[in-house]
Amino acid sequence: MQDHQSVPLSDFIEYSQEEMLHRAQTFLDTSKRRHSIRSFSNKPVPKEIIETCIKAAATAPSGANHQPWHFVAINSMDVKKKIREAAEDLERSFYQGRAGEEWLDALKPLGTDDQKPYLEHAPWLIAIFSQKKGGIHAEDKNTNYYVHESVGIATGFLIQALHHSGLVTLTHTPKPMSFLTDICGRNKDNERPYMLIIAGYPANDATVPEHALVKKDITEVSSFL
Ligand code: IYR
Repeated sequence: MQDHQSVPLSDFIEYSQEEMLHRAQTFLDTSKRRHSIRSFSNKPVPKEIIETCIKAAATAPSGANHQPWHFVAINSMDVKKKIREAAEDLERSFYQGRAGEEWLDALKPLGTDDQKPYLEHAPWLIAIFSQKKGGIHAEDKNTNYYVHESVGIATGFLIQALHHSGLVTLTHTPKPMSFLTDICGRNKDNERPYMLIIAGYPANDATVPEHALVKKDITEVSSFL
């Protein structure tokens, strides 16, 4: 290994195999209770919870540890309204044909349409941006590596952190998402909007599409050699 500075791994916890299996099973059970929700209550969620979940997301591994992400957490009614208006405008043309027949057919079992009231009702929207350039220090302007992969992993961490905290989420990708750059006041040259996460409590009458409960069998999604 090349010469580099390091510290001993001091926070690894070794569990018995029995305890490991129990922990893996508990995590699976918890993960199975995560659902994408499209009907949110307007019950407030303290900023500290969202900030702590973002801190968890920001522990994700990334190319050369450059952490090529920025999370904009939006609670302002004003900003949420702007995002809803812009997203609904785009979704209208998407659902009126821009998506194409095959895509619209694929979405039918989810019951989605161009109405996105949750963009205003939910207490928090988290706009995630990926950064082409950066580095381990915020002011660095070096090349970032595996940006898409890195931000995808961080987004997964964020979704799990929010779920683990007791909130529900929706991953939302209005197409194109460039309107988020202006609304969130982010740097156009270096950043691209990656995804919008809606987070909050579910509405009392929230539902889960049956289609979303169909999960592929372990033998389909994995092979052991
Ligand atoms: N962005 C649209 C359409 C949409 C696309 C996919 I792929 C989904 O899994 C769900 C929705 C919308 O939010 O309605």
